[in-house]
Amino acid sequence: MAETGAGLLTAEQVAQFHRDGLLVLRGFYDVAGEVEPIQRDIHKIIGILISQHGLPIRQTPFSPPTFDSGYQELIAHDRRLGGVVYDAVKQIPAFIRFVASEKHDRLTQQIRGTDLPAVAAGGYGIRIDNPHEDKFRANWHQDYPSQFRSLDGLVFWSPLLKLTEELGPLQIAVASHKDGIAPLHTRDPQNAEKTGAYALRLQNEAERIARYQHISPLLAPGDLAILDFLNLHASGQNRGSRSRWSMQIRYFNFREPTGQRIEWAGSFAAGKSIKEIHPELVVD
Ligand SMILES: O=C(O)CCC(=O)C(=O)O
Repeated sequence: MAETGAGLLTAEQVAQFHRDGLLVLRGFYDVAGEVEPIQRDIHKIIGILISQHGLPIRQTPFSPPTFDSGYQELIAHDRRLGGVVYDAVKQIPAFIRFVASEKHDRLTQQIRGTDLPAVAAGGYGIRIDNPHEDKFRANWHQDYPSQFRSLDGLVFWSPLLKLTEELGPLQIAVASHKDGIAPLHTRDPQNAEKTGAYALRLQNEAERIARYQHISPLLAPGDLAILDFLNLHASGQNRGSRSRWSMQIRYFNFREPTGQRIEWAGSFAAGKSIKEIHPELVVD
């Protein structure tokens, strides 16, 4: 009998996850011990760029709710520096420790009944959804085609600031995982500037997503949403005056047969194309 780890979830929570393809856990993480060290280093990285470029931006001293002080002014000066921050922050040691937290191992073990969870390489990062910027918004999608690794992978999604409606919280289609993998287009004709995973578009998107109830939970730091790799979800539209910062961590299951068949290959971030690994999913 495989050892699947002591449970962090109740049997009812596991059943809810399987029913909805989604589970929201409020106050799951230790904010001071796990989240704040990440916010603190983000604040320092923004500070480095402000001084490196000699910018007249006043960054307030660190406090968790305003950890990104100076960021809006920084990208208003030069949007490219936002990309520098985006690439830098996923290399913060406290974030990497958070990614590989034993809590994620145990959640994966319990939800998937596996003794062998795995971290999806290149499948973790910190999103910075800037106000009124659509290029990097995720269209309605399932994570499996843009991540692969295993069919029963999980996304651990947690915000770095308190979400409000105007920040455009993540939109989730409840129980959409039950209808299997959705065929997709690899180009988004309505958003020609989008590339790679951002350009994926579900076949008959409007009809497909209309089948489900949509929710957009207003999560806060310390809260966690766990999503099934087949659950449909999309970025909201940030119409606020501040960026929406959130962490995504993806785990998979070495024991799952489809993952074994594709030799746990990754997708875009691993330099592979959907046509190469799962040509049957592409309807271009
Ligand atoms: O946070 C978002 O806006 C999108 C996140 C997402 O699509 C994902 O975690 O797979």
